[in-house]
Amino acid sequence: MAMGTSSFDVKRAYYLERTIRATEEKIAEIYFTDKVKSPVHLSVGQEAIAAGACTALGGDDVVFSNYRGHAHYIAKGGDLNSMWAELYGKANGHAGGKAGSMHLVDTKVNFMPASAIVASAVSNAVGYALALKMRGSDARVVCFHGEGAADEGVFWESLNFAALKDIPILFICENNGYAIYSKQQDRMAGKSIPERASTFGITASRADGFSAQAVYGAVSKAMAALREGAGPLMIEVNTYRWLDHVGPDDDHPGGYRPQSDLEAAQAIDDIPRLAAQMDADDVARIDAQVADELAAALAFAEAGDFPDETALGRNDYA
Ligand SMILES: Cc1ncc(C[n+]2csc(CCOP(=O)(O)OP(=O)(O)O)c2C)c(N)n1
Repeated sequence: MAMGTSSFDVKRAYYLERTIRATEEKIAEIYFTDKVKSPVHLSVGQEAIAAGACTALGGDDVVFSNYRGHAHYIAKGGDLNSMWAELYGKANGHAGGKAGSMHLVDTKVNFMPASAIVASAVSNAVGYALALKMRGSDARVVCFHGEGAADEGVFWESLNFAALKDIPILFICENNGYAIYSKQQDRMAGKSIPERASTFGITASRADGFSAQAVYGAVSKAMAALREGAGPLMIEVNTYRWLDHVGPDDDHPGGYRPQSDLEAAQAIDDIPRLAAQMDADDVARIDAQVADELAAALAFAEAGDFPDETALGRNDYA
């Protein structure tokens, strides 16, 4: 039976956000060494959404993500060792070293394969949710996507189909305001994404994406409604990406985004806010645990072998 936890767990959310932050900061730190073999889309600053949302899900619930997916993967319980090995391009990675950062997957925890194609997971998630509905499953599907996904036709086709067929699915729109370097206001005419979604009859709400607790509350409520038979739902969460669209650098000095926006987001960073609600001993214990698990994952990746040439033709679909 897929059930979420009954109340917000500050320590669990802190542990997840710290793990995501530490993982991505380590990626940024070592990126210049070329040990990480794929492009990386970091979500530093956006951790509260994944942590808040995924702690409201049951193990059977299914998550679809995208190329900016480290946070969702970790928060859903994806294996950290095989993710790091995958980033290193090693055979002990979850896709044998052939997928990299943009194509994370861990089906053991119902984290579906991610893709680099904007909005592609939205149609896949709707199809998966329809299949679960037809099988009478208790599990529900959550699809994380950026606001840039709403620039794609397939996004609206998928919402239309989900609404038409009354498919139980939760779309979580992570609105960080930008698609690469283009502001939402410079790209999209008309009403907001939730308002446009609501024209299909989809109940769309908003939550504070800077607070895991707020996201947890909104997602718990949505999941309860989905389990009681509601059709598609959407929650738009506001957030801010601290680093560049792709790669480990800070793009603010380039002038695409104002430094003051970064500073405003950093001032409401959820990690210190969660720590302030905890005993210092718990904070220290969890920080040490995160450091140990990260060190073990890096060692796992270092110890792996690169795939041999025969791997090139394996797992191809013809
Ligand atoms: C179909 C498609 N069009 C364009 C791109 C190039 N592209 C990669 S990421 C991106 C921006 C997407 O922004 P958003 O959905 O808001 O997510 P974010 O990167 O902000 O997390 C674009 C346009 C792509 N990968 N796929």
